[in-house]
This record gives sequence, structure tokens and C-alpha cells, in this order.
Amino acid sequence: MGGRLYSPHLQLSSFGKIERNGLVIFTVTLNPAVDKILFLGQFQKSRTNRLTRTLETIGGKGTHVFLNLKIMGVKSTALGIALGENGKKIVSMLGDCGEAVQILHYDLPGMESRTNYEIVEDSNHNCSMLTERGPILPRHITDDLLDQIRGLIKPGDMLVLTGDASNVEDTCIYSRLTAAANALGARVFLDASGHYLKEGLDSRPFLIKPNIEELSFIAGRDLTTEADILAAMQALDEFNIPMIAMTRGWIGSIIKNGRDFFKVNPIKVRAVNEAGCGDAFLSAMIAGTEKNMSILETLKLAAAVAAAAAECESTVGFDPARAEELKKQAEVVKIG
Ligand code: TA6
Repeated sequence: MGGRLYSPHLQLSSFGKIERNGLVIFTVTLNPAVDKILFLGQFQKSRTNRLTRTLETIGGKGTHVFLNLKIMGVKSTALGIALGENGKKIVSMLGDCGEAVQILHYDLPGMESRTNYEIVEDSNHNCSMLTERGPILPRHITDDLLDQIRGLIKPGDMLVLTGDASNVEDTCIYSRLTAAANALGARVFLDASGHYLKEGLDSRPFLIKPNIEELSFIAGRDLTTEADILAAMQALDEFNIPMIAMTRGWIGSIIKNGRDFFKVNPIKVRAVNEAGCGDAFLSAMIAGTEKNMSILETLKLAAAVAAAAAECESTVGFDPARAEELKKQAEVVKIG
């Protein structure tokens, strides 16, 4: 793995082989988690709440894109950083899905990959995420990842950078990874928030997926009307980002593809768990790009996959047959 001496306590946890038949998609999860999903009727503050059931699955947005792509029959390779025993659990959950996994695992005193909790209220389908921060990742660890990525990426590949990075000492990690990937001829899909998104704009990602709060943060003002949103997306032209996917849950999404704007209306379904729908939407955008689908077909797929994901009780995954069905209801209109 490259020339530089890697950090001590590092073990490369790899499953499967990276198959190079054309481009490879690499998903990066800097801060993966074990998700514990807690179901109950209705949450009562300062009372004992009796859970009706619990579910444990893999957490972290990059791992979700990796699993969702697999469901869509699109191969990818999971990269990221895992720590301690919880990290080993995350790696084995990734390994179980039979795709290529090349996770950097560290056994360092007191450092364990995080656990996230989600409360799902069956009575009103409210979903509340409680995410741990996770241990602070020192620079030498993210430098290992940067070196690994420099050694793996080839022209035409795709690099997916998504999820929380607030536990990373190197606060420019996403823009450094983006610049490295661009220099090697890859396209970067960046789904980050706050400082990490703003900081990453300059490094010319191929696609960013801000939700309405994140776009308002970049614009420095509240975006209340459609015209506001279009103007804020247009204002990002200075960064030459080919595609901007602004998602707003059940209000629908607005996509800027080059000079064109599209509105993606949400598909009405009986939602069980809405966590992970954004990851599902992004996964479909990546699958559509990898398969050279038209922008209209890609956005219909994204709407359908996100809706199918909402029908599932887990934070990751969806029923592909159901997504195919829902695609027939997808409405995408060119606007602006
Ligand atoms: O989008 C769903 C999810 O990925 C959950 O699995 C949960 O782990 C959380 O979001 C993690 O998001 P974060 O932004 O903290 O990386």
C-alpha cells in the first residue's frame, strides 16, 4: 500500500477483490457506526419508555451507499476507518455482503467506532437520530486513508465522500480527498454538511447533495421560496460543480445538472423509517451515472429508491422490486 510507512496498530481488513472491468466506485466512510434502531409506540419524555423491538444494522452514510448500490446490482468497494471491537463488527457486517471491502482498521487504546441510536415511533412514524461523535481521528490515520486512495484510484473512477467528519482532526479532509481524486481523473460525489461541505466546494466535486438546511448554510440566508433555492444553486456556478442535488424530504428535490434545473416530486408511500432516504437518493444518482442513464431516468430512479427506502424499517436498504414499481409513479419536471 504505497511508499509511506503507515501508522502502527493498522490492519487492512479486506474482503473480496476489486474487480477492474472499467471504472470502480469507491465509497468512503470516515466515521462508520453500528446503528441501533429502537421501536416504540410514542416517545414519552422523562418517563420509562418500553421498546416494542430493536434492530441492529450498519451505520454511516458511505456504508449505506455501498449496500444500496449492491441492491441495484452496481459493484463498489468500501473504504473507510474502523476502530476497535465495534470497528471489527462493522467490517464483518460489510464483509457479509460479498463485495470488495478495503477498510483500514486500528486497534488503539480507548478508540472504538461509534454507535448511533434511532428512535422510531410506530404511532406517528417520527424518526429521531441520536448520533455519537466517535473518537477523534488523528491526522496520521486520515493520511493513511489518503495514501490508500492515491494508490487505488484510476482515471474514470468514482469516489463517494459522505457522512459526518466532525471527529476528524484534519478539518480539510474532504477537500484533500477530492483534490487527490480529481488529480487522478476520478469524479467525486460529496455529501457533507456545514464547514465540511463549504470547505469542499473549492476542490471541484462532480456532485454535491446538500439538503435545504445545508444549502441555506452555504448561501448564508434562509431559503424559503423556489426562486431563492434556484438563485442559491445558480450562485454556486463559481465553483464549476457539474451537478447539485438539493433534497427536501417529502417536499421533493431540486437538481441542477449543468445549466438545467429539474424538480423531482416525492412519491407518496407509507413511511416506516425515513432515516437513510437521503443515502438511498444519492446511491441511485451514482448508479444512474455509472450506467450512463439519462438525467430524467436517473432522477426517477432516485425518487423511487428513496421512497422504497422509507418503507423499510431499517436505516439502510430497500426492496428493489418495489422501487421498480414506484418508478412508474415518479414525476420529474424540467424547470427554470
Ligand atoms: O442516513 C442515515 C445514517 O447514515 C444512519 O445510519 C446513521 O448512522 C447516521 O445517518 C449517520 O450519519 P452521520 O451524518 O452521523 O454520518
